[in-house]
Amino acid sequence: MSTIKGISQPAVQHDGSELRVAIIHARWNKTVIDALVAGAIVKLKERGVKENNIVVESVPGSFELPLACSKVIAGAHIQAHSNVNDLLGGLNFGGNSPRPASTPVPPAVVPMPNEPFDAVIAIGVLIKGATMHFEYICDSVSHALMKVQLDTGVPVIFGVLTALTDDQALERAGLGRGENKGHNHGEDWGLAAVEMGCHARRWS
Ligand code: DLZ
Repeated sequence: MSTIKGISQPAVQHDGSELRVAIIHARWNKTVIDALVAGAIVKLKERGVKENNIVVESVPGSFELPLACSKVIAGAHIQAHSNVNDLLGGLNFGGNSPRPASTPVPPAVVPMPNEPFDAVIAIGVLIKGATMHFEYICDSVSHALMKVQLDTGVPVIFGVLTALTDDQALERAGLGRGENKGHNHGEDWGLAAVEMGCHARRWS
């Protein structure tokens, strides 16, 4: 059955070639996280964001995302990170675009230039369990991420899946177990980061 849901394309195609974008992801529910991060990177690159202007950092869980986003926007380094191509090679890519070629080189530590970020993508996968934990984390993380972008003026893309079941999460990363693989929302978040990064440059 068709649906009316979903985002429409902007009137102009935004050019990401001058942008710097950080992806901060949680490590809970790794299979889904990997696909979402890969989807975001593919779309950032498709819109022209240069590899060395994409910084990927991780934190333990979604609850840690707001503070990490805020610190990264302020110029902090979280940890040594990998070259984006090495990272894509190791990721389980569940996207709707073809899987990019991987580079058979061990991850290198790339010095992070201290240039400001034009946008940050916060990626987490929360899956409901037996307790109220899910509700508390979903609520606090979504409010806190909104606060980070309003306080800093740097767009924070809300890449947090709040799924009631494993299947809901898998389908939103293009990894559905049924006939319908779903759609990789990481791709939308990559595009949103470029669009909002371009807007933020004009607004500043
Ligand atoms: C503890 C926890 C639980 C139960 N579930 C998730 C989850 O589904 N997704 C996620 O990203 N993180 C989860 N966490 C970890 C919390 O986000 C956080 O890392 C810990 O409570 C430590 O602050």
